[in-house]
Amino acid sequence: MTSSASMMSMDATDQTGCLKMSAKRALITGISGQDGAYLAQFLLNKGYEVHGLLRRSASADVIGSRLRWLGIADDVTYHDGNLTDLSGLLRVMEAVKPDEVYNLAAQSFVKSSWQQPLLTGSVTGMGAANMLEAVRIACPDARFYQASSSEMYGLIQEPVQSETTPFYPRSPYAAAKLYAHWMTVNYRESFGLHASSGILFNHESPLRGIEFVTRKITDGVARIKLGLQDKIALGNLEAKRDWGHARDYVQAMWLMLQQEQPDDYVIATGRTVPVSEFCRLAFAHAGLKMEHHVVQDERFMRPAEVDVLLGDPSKAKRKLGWTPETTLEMLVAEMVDADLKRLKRHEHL
Ligand code: NDP
Ligand code: GDR
Repeated sequence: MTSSASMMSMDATDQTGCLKMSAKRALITGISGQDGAYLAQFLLNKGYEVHGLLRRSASADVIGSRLRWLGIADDVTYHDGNLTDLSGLLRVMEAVKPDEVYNLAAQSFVKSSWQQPLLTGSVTGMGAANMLEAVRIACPDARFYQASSSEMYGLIQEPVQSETTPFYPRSPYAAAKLYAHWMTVNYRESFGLHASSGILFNHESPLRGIEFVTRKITDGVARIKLGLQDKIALGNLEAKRDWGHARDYVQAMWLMLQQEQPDDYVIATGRTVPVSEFCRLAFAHAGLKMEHHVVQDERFMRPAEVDVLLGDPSKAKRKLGWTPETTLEMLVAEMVDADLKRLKRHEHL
């Protein structure tokens, strides 16, 4: 997709006065999350020097099990920092001097955003503004990626959502992401930053957090298969989502930053199915029937729902040459198999 030279950056001159080529440096916020782990793996494979921002945790497992699961925990350089603390972010930018910055950190669970609206605004919204400021002040030549979200479309006015579809956020999370999205556009237009925004539709993997519906289902199916539980309690089974694989989607993030001009792109599969269909596929993969095991529970319903999301990735295909490689059926099978394996080995994520 690119020559090895493009993975190198010009650094200081050496003793003979020649320009030294060194590995490109990437800084990833949210390195301990699902996308951070896959993106780190992808960039390491491309020869990047990968740096990750980690917020301090009192738990012993500060580096995170996802990076360990991928076998790359020791290949990343970690920096203490929090998206809400601009001075710390500035220090990290100055220390790393990244060529590319991927802002993936967020309070990313939509349901929690009604319980913690201000924290969500502060991290998911203002946190992105802090990152943009840190880049503008400390490394204005760095290329910047903002993790925008299909949740910004919310109460949809168009059956298929593209880069030109109007936004209508339906949760504190979506409102915060919309602020971050427009700040990214504004910093691009006001200060000439190479800042791009990926409007990513739901993407999942064996590394997905257990609170999200897909992983809750595949973990539940694996437990039922192994006789560890009998039921899965879910909320709205009718909601439709356009689900892809995180491994495919992090490639699109990188491709955006390789373009001469920064821009915004929808990243999606172009297929949407209800939660019930994801469920059916997962149970069927394990040789089970969902009707025997799924119960509905009010606790998992939301104050406002996004009923259907369906993305049009044609701009990404045309301009980035990006297409998803993993079908929904492949995704479901990989997730169920990974959860079965994990439970048999008594591993936790
Ligand atoms: P995760 O929830 O798996 O990861 C979120 C990351 O953000 C974690 O590393 C978390 O650290 C970190 N984080 C949270 N708060 C702070 C903070 N105050 N300072 C620094 N780091 C913080 O999310 P995903 O990997 O799934 O998603 C990545 C990004 O993409 C998010 O911004 C999400 O909103 C967005 N997005 C995700 C989509 C998806 O379907 N996955 C779709 C569209 C957008 P810790 O481990 O300490 O909690
Ligand atoms: P979402 O993902 O809100 O789309 O945000 P989630 O998996 O939480 O919900 C998807 C849909 O499933 C319905 N649902 C349930 N959801 C959860 N979590 N638990 C349940 O028991 C349950 N039952 C039904 C929900 O109501 C919803 O309609 C994800 C996050 O990764 C965001 O950060 C990202 O921006 C968007 O995807 C795109």
